[in-house]
Amino acid sequence: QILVLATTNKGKTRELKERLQGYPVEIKNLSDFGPIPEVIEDGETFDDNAYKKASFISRILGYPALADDSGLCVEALGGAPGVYSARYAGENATDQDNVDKLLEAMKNEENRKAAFECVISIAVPTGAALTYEGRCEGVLTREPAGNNGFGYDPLFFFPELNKTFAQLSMEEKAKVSHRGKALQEITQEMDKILDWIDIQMSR
Ligand code: ITT
Repeated sequence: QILVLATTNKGKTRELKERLQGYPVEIKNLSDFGPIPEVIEDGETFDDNAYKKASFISRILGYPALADDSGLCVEALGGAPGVYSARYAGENATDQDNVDKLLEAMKNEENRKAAFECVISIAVPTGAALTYEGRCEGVLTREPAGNNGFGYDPLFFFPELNKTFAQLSMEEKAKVSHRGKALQEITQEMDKILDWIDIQMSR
């Protein structure tokens, strides 16, 4: 059985691959398939977008696909950047651009509560799908700290470990992160999920 990771984000790919290895399923990247039309991510929720990505890629390629839609929700900004986290500073924004923009937006803000959210959708070509979610609460720092991870990790301070996500190893982050929690559910249910995929793919 093949499972395609429907993401172009390198940081996500590393974290997803690490946790999904060792199961009787062959993990493929989008780059294994040559040019693929871009997925339109115009949903209003992480749920919508995760399903759009997974179902679109699965339908195009004819294999089951797993997509992650995630982002950082900042309380003082009314939940922004949320589903716009990847393009907060513009359509082709780098992680650094987004970090800079968030620091600027939060410059005079005392309430620094933030939460990472992640929805993972596993879809088959018919459009049937399974959904998994994870959430993780933290506090925004006033300057970046740490070199690991990706995206907003250098600004996301996790009080329980007294470090930013960028100061954690990939294993440490996986135990507590939004993505790690969603993946924990997935790995716990992996047998069931692979059976479900088998049944769906033979319809
Ligand atoms: P794909 O859609 O191809 O998967 P993307 O980067 O566009 O890649 P999203 O639309 O889900 O994915 O945006 C997620 C953004 O949220 C991501 O670019 C980061 O800026 C941020 N983000 C998500 N998870 C994160 C994490 O674990 N650590 C830091 N930032 C994260």
